[in-house]
Amino acid sequence: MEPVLLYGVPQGCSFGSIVALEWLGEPYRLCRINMLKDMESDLYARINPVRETPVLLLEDGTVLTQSAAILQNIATRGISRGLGFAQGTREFDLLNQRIALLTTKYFSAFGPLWHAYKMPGDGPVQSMLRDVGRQSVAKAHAQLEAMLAHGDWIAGSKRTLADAYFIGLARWAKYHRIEEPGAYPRLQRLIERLEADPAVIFAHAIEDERPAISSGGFRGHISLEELHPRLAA
Ligand SMILES: N[C@@H](CCC(=O)N[C@@H](CS)C(=O)NCC(=O)O)C(=O)O
Repeated sequence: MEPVLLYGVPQGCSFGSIVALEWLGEPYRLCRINMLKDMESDLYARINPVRETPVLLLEDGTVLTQSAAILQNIATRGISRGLGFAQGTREFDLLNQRIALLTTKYFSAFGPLWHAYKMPGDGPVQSMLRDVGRQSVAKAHAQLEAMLAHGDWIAGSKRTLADAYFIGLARWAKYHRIEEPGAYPRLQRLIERLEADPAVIFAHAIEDERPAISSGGFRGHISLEELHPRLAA
């Protein structure tokens, strides 16, 4: 059976892996995980004891976790399509470096905002967390803006899977209402280009449970329970 991506809602960082699978164009399925309830189950803990999304369940039932590993798995499948590069090449190192940067520094810049979001009430602690988050995201955006002086895409002159992951996180600024219009023009152009991409439009529709038109190899959803027999022993 084709690989299955377990993606998290609401607003999962798994968004980028959906986009990556669409760009790959090979058959895949999706399994929707409500991060507020489904991850508490014993079955989910069997799939990922860390209780996070995304998870890519491979053809042989092996579980692959961590966005960086999932994106590189998809990138390797897409080398002939220019989505990834052979290990040992400069392009591979650059893509690997950019994915590492995004999955660590950029991802964690939003951490304080998510902490504030999940906390009950709205007092001085939440306000302080939002301030810290706003500052750390602004710093990350300034660094990304400077990087984009060397090419239109996150890893230089070509679109790569780093861009797929980037757009899944960049939308969080809007979600947390910390956009700074006009502050990062290159970043803004990249976001607009990516938001117009059919794979990104598809991923939004999937998350929002609206009719979604795949331009890739989407073969439908599968439930967590249906996945059970597919897990490797
Ligand atoms: N380093 C991990 C981070 C995964 C992660 O934190 N995922 C979040 C969603 S973006 C999650 O599943 N959180 C669980 C929760 O909020 O309970 C990766 O890149 O895959």
